[in-house]
Amino acid sequence: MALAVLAGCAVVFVVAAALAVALPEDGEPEGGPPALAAVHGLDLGVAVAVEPLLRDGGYRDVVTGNYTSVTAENTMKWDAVQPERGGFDWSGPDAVMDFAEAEGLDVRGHTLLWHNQLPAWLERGSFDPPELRRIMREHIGALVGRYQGRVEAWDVVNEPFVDEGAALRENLWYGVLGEDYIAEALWAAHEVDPEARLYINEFGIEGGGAKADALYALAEDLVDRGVPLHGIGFQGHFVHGQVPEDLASTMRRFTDLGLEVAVTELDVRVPEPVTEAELDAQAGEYRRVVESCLDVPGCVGVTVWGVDDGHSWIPEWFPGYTSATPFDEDHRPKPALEGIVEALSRRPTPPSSG
Ligand code: 9MR
Repeated sequence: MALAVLAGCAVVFVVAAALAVALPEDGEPEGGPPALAAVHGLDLGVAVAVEPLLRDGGYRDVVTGNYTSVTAENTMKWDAVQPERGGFDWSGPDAVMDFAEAEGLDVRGHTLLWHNQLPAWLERGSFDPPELRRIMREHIGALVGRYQGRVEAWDVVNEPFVDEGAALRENLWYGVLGEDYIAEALWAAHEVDPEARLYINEFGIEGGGAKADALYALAEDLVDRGVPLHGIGFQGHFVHGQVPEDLASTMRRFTDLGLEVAVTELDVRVPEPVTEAELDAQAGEYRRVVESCLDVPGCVGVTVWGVDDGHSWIPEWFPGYTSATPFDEDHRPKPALEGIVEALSRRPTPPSSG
């Protein structure tokens, strides 16, 4: 009991000390978003691409000045890591890891199993279950093993459900190994890095609905069976004006299972032409997403998908939409960043209520 009280005091002291740094009396935050995120114990991440990370100082400054972790946007995916069977290319993943470690940033690993960005040898090959299982375990073993102890969390299975609806996606893994490919992949990653937090990462679940229900049932089953699933990633690719109100309650369903959750790929795309009023409204949407995470004790972080509007997947994939990230093409902060800062500037929830 006495120890618990002491520990409680220590927590209060640490929080108060951090607050004193981040929230001076005039209420203006100092130290930027990373210091504010630290007050809440929140990870504030961003997806990075290798080329600009290596060559563009302004791009790097946005990352180091505003975020506490990075996710590799593409370079840890199958086609980049194992373009030939058994032939691994570590140049991109190593560059991201080295940068992160040099800058004191955490890393989210993305992603071990997905239906997209597969190398041709895998996508077009034909494998029986034992062989595909061997290939899967080899890849997971190589990637998770290389960075063992250095990656906080892995998106082990990405987008296991169909785009819209409750059915599991009939991807390569499902087609050959059946539904339990998900549990097998989680076990394979866990064996190699028992400390890493292992996630299923999905889109279109943020506002609840049939897909979220199906993911919930899957997660519940995995938890019941003792499969090493630790978290659910809510991707958070939103359209301006359609950010769901019930993000926090959807996340809470999953944390009630004992899982952690994170917003893993946040962006809010705006139809062109973009007005200042829309950017201001978008700031409110970014703010609301970060607040939702802060409202859920098991929500560990928010990652933005793309460093700036010049390095966002949106214009290519959704022609007519743009301006989805908190920085413009010249690395200048937009109102969305202020939205994030405002959300983080509130008092942290006392540990006891968590
Ligand atoms: O942002 C990524 C983009 O550069 C790639 O071209 C695309 C290819 O599928 O993948 C994008 O990232 C995706 C992520 O890995 C999983 N969730 C959806 C993201 C946006 O498509």
